[in-house]
Amino acid sequence: KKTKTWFHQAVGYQIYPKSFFDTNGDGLGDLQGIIQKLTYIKNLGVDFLWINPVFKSPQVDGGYDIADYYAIDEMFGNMDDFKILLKEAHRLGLKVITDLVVNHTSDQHPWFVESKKSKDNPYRDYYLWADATPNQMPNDWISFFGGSTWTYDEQTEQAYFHVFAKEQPDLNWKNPKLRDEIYNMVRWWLELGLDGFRLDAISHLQKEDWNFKIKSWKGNGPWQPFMNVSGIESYMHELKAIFDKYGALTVGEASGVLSTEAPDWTDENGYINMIFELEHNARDKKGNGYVYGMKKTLIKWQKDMLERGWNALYLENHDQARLIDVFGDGSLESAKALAVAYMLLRGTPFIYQGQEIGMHDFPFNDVTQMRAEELIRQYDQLIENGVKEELAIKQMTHHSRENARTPMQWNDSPLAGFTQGSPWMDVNPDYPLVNVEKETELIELYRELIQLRHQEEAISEGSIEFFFERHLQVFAYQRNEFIILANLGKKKAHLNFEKTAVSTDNQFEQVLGTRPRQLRSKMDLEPWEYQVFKLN
Ligand code: TEU
Ligand code: CA
Repeated sequence: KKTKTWFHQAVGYQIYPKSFFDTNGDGLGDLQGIIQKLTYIKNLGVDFLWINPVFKSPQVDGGYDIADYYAIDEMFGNMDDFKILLKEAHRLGLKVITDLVVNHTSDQHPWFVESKKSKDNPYRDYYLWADATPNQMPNDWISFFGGSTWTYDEQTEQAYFHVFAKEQPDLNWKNPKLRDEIYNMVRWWLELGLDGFRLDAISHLQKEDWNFKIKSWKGNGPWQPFMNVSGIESYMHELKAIFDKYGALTVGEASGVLSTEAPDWTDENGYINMIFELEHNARDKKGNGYVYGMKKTLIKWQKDMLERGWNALYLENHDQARLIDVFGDGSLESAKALAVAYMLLRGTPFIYQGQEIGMHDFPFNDVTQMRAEELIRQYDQLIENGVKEELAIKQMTHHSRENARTPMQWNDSPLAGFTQGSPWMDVNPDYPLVNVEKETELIELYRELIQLRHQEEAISEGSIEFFFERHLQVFAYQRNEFIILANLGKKKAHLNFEKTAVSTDNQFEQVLGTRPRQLRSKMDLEPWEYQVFKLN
């Protein structure tokens, strides 16, 4: 039975395929590797997989630079492998979504190769070109990866536009022919049996006019000309019509869509099922620490999405450092408390590969260990500017997205059982202790949290209210008959429920917790203690 809102009960597992499991010894994870680990994933209890891009790509940006939307990159296998993966996953009752990367393509995509040839090439308008000189770009906008959003092309004496790397030219969504090509491709994958998409960088499809003046260079200011710009609505409506027809599961990565706008994007009439906010990753500027900034942002999104709309919940993904080191203190206890804190919020939680075993940031100390092109480029820039190597490495890797991309740690055999060959990226040296076979405690906790969502309507559909909102480290909330408490810090916390609506005289029973407890009007939480209570 499949209701329209089945995903309210669901949990997703995100796979970064290059680092998941290698079956042919080339040091790169592959589709066969995912197939072989499907029962592991199924046993976690999750409902669907989100697989990062496996399409043909020169891999300038981890596969987010696609050269052929209809082909699997050789490094991962081939289309038959993909079909087997779909079939096997479906047999186990797991749905599969992949990234839909349609803000840009690779510069190796045949459309761009054509587009570059001449101003009157039929594909010219598939991309965004404007008059420029080598020293004068059409405007002063800057890209997410640093530098101008424009790259000059000598042959046609124009520049093309890109919000990410110069190898990722942005598509021209104003062109109906381009849109048709994209829509055909979307249909093709859904016809194949894919269950839906994570819509990459979807809020950037529409751009302001080139003469738009950037008002602030702080925060999100520089991105205003291409963040959720009006005009995007009609593209989203067209996409939605296709998604609806196939009942596709859709998750938008839509930075710049505000929490107050997100309900319109994700309610029953919205374009997509749910949205990833990116704000909680921006560090709290008042110096109250990562945890407080994260907590504040999540609470805001929870409140603004309470009446309408749906959140996609996550603390880790392939673009973020590991939660155990960013929000936690490196201890398993901290990873557990963080898991409880976010997994029971209102929304669909995602678990990123390795998160369930408490994988850590990597101790980078040499530039040869780095892989992310945009970071290596910034590193080179730092060195050129005279920054010392050690400092430059630290600046580029500390809590950077590189940390999420080291190989999955399966067991304590050499190279963590990830590969028989030489891994494309170093395995974290802590693998003898941190691996799937050893870290059963955290895995078990995730299983229990997933089960709670599956079994308890209060968790999947219930309302949410927060306690102690200003507390710097206690994340506490009520989901109907459930009360969830998590102390996200190293200090003991004193809670006083007397001024809240919770009557602790009622009989609450403990559902989960770091130690046996009862809910009391005044109670202490030990460092990283969590408790889940249910009204009897
Ligand atoms: O990330 C995109 C992304 O993070 C931006 O859309 C975001 O708006 C910006 O960084 C502001 O904070 C996705 C993928 O997750 C990432 O891995 C890719 O590198 C990127 O798109 C380009 O495709
Ligand atoms: Ca391989």
